[in-house]
Amino acid sequence: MRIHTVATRPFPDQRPGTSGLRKRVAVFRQPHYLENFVQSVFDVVPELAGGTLVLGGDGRYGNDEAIATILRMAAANGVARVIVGRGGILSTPAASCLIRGRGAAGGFILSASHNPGGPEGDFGIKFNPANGGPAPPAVTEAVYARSREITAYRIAEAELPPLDRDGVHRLGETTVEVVDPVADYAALMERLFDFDRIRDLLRGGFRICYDAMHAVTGPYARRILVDLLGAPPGSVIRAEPLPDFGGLHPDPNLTHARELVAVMWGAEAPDLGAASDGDGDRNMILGPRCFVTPSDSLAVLAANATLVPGYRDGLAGVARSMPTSRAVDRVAETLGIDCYETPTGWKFFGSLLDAGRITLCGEESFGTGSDHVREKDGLWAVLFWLDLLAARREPLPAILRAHWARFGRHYYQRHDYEGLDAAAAEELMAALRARLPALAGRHLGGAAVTLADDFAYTDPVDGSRAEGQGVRIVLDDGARMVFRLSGTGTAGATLRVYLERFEPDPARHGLEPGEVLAPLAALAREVAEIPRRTGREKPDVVT
Ligand code: G16
Repeated sequence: MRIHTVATRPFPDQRPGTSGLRKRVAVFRQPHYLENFVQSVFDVVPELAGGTLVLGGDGRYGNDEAIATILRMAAANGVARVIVGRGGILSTPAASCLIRGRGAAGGFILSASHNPGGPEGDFGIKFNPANGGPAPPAVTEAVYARSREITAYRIAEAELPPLDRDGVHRLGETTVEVVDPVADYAALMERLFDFDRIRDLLRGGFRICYDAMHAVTGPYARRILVDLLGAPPGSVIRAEPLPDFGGLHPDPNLTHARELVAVMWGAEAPDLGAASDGDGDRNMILGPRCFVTPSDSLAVLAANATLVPGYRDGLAGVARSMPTSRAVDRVAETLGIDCYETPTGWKFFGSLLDAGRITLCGEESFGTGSDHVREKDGLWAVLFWLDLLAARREPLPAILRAHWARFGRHYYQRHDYEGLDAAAAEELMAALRARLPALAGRHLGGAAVTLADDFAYTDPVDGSRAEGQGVRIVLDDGARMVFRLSGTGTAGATLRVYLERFEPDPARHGLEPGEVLAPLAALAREVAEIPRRTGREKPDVVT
């Protein structure tokens, strides 16, 4: 096997965002683009040489080519063993599970998550170190710094082993092990949940509709829900992974999972509806004519955790990202456990999970997870709901209503203004930040401002600090507005406005979130001068 050292020049734009490096396919297609980033990781993570690397992706356009490149680079950089998902496929949580379970030094996951795929779509790569979670800011910054000074990368010239069947092969000095992408993950799920109880539930006529959105979870859902748990095959829709996700946006929300929404609002709606995203780490949970916000989902799972075998002994603590509603905070208070508020990005949960301070965590962006892996986990959340439905034997909407009656309801929406001019969006945020000191103590829309700040976070475990993580304005009538720019977009800027209003009165728990939050949405537009600064009167997407 010959190893080539290829001269290259740095690209200026390889700073990872909220979750890895995400760009248009055309950007990744530039000669040396992927190679530079991968070499930068090898250069700053010396444990990979002589160690084990996990490799896989969500199967989107460009996946196969990137897998081939990384295999050759791994061999050239002295990686001892590469564990690659059959067909180059691994969901994000399954990759995290393999990294941890096989004692790997890290893994590359090829995905742009919920962003569209295909030649005109997006591609992405993220590196997860040995704990199986997204690289923390210290690592991503080191990779970025390295990418700014890189002059060469190493790549092997060798024929690759077949990746379409399980097996163990040699690539020079490197062992390449092709594994079933589902097996280890399914075994972990079987340890966490009561599969017998779920089988019983399904045998009794309980129906589920799981929308894999033509993305990576199709094979996982089929194996677990259909083969292992006995759901009828038609329970998994859009199960075939496609490189362009069938031209759809593989984002599990009410806007993009339209087919599922139609089923769940139809006459013969199943008892549980669920969807996952491109790489399988997001989830959406629906009941018949009922949408569970991700924030509520986290709160309900936390409140019911001891019903499920994997969490029978209770929770060490919980965490949510700052823009996520404060529903879980109330559960934590009742349970007498700690509740942490972190910046947006799963990476911020890692140290809390590693230190054993939290067991469950989640985000408003359809992400829920636990200490079983170090990524959010879509199918895990669906199984958790299934298991608690099997334990309680009550319809999902009744469980949700009972939860609100006990803890109060947090009406919640996120409004996204997409494709904004990046400079205008930055100016909007800067102007808002500048006004914060003057807002404290003032009245907005008839309520007093109790907090107006730019969220900053000090990690209680390692002391690392993250600043400028979003503007939050809290009012004394239970309302909160949060403003931040997305860190995952690939075109222009996306302004996210998060709206929340707490309602303790059960007589007012059956209202439409859109109606309840309309005055707050108008106030948010006014406070941030959204129409004047962006030319937009209303958001593009509401979730
Ligand atoms: C990623 C991150 C999440 C984050 C979400 C949205 O999810 O892993 O932690 O909440 O993006 O981030 P932003 O608001 O910056 O766009 P995923 O599923 O896209 O990897």
